[in-house]
Amino acid sequence: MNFKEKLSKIVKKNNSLLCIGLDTNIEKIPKHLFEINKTPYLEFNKSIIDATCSLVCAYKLNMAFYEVLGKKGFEILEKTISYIPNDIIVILDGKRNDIGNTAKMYAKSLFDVLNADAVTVNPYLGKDSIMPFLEYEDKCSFILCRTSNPSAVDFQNLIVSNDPVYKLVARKIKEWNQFDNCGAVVGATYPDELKIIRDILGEEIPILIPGVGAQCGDVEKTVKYGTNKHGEMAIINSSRAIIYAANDKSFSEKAKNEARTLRDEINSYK
Ligand code: OMP
Repeated sequence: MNFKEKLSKIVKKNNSLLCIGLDTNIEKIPKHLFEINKTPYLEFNKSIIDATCSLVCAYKLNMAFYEVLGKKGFEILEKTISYIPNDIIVILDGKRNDIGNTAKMYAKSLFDVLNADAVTVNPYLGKDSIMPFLEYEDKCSFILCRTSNPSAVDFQNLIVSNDPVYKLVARKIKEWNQFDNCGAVVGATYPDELKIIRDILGEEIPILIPGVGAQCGDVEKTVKYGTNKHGEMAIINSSRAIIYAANDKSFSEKAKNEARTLRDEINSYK
């Protein structure tokens, strides 16, 4: 089964476009978990997954939160990935890229060694740096198009050949989509740009949309502008607002409530 088939199946099964970001941070993990284990990241991730796996289409693991732990972090990353139920999409978010020869190693490590269904990649180096990822035809590479942060404008909104750079990137994503395995990353904090990018990409290219929740992106506009005409092809990520909904013993229950509320809100705008 390829990425888009897997996505479509889980979106229907869980009636959800919600992706939870497992951006697990030692400073925010509930203190009581440290009574059992000095590094309770895996226990934390497992509790969040157990509580929310019927409410999501995907989990996104941002590599930074695991790399910072050194070799223990790699082990936690691997064990978390294997704990995620097989029918749920795993996105590894490292925003990787480099010259082709090196990009090939990034692609191999994320797709073959860590078994990701999808990754985030940076388009700055151009097509030959993206191709090693796209050679994994059954996977999906989400290419940064218009990011959610305030300084995204520094480069992404510069006008080149009469258009902002993010529009040129969106057109390139469409052009590079020859194996039907490209996606775009667009922040929920910029709904006007999201609408323009969806129009350029058409109906079939999935958009990973972080920025609702802690970054205050507008959920209604995210759904209206980010999905296709069938209310699909958008994966809407929230990390901190869900996984740190509480920091006491009720943390997984509260995370579940937040996830359900956001999933239902998303569905109400479809
Ligand atoms: P919260 O702000 O806690 O919901 O986390 C957002 C997650 O999405 C983090 O892992 C970010 O690194 C990631 N992200 C953005 O916030 N903005 C972007 O434009 C792109 C990403 C991403 O590629 O996932």
